[in-house]
Amino acid sequence: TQHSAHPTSLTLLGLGAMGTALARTWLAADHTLTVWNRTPTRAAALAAEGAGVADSAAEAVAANSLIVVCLLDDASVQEALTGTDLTGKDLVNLTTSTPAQARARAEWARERGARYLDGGIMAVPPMVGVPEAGGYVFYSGSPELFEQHRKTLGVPLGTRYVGRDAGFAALHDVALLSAMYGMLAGAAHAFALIRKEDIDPASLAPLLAEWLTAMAPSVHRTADQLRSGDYTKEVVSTLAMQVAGTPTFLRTAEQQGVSPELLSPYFALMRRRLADGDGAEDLTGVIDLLVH
Ligand code: FVH
Repeated sequence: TQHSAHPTSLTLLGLGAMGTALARTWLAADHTLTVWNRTPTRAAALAAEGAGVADSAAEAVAANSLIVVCLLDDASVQEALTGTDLTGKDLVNLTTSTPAQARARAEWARERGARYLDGGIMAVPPMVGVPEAGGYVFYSGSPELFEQHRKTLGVPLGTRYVGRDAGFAALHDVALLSAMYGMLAGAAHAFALIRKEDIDPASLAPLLAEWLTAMAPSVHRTADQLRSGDYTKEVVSTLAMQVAGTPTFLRTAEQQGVSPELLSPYFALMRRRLADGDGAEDLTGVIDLLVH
């Protein structure tokens, strides 16, 4: 949930598409905001909207105790923060990172006397400052930092704290986005199947959206099976039945002149699991094949 915050003072490093959107919400909520960007021209519009513009990252960091960073990648965070004094600062890093980079960055910040919170943004810039769009940020790392600045952090987007381990925000971020890519891959295959037919993609789109929405809650059953270790629990469609159906999907793709390369890897895992295990299971056993 998003919070209305008591106006406070903070620094933001990085005025790309996301950083600029974040900055505007803090300014609109009457926060005192100091910004810095490597390419200074990107700060001009925000200066006109009330932001203080620092000449260097060091000057921007010195201006406030709460420092939010939203840069391209972890290497740019390293470059921007080198030479700044982080002693006593609260560093919130919204730059997309791997879990290992986030953990290393947390340790790096601790060695420099700063508290650290990592963030994984589950939103695109137009969703920032629009609560009804449902965007939020996963946070992990210092719980004290999170609690202290929760309202300020909740101004641009909702907040979800997922644990002390600084890598957990990035892990949740990547997990959700990975699932999204799987879904988009499935949708790409579906559109490819109808591509050469007299079927309007615009008529397939709502059907796809409706079907994927109806299927999505099955992740709760998967979680329940993983927790219990019983992959036959509350099975709706067995692995054996689904493997038996895969030739239909592959033959249809072939007949439609569509490459099976997006579907085949998943089907191969389903067949391997069936060969190793119990046909009465759900598809959950595939997860164990993926984990080394
Ligand atoms: N935009 C999006 O849709 C996604 C949504 C989900 C979260 N991501 C992540 O947010 C981070 C920032 O993304 P962005 O959209 O703001 O990215 P850009 O518009 O490309 O701006 C990049 C900023 O990073 C600065 N920068 C790049 N390299 C350096 C460097 N070596 N030293 C200092 N700053 C650097 C760049 O500065 P400049 O090019 O203007 O000088 C921009 O301020 C990102 O992690 C996404 O994965 C966004």
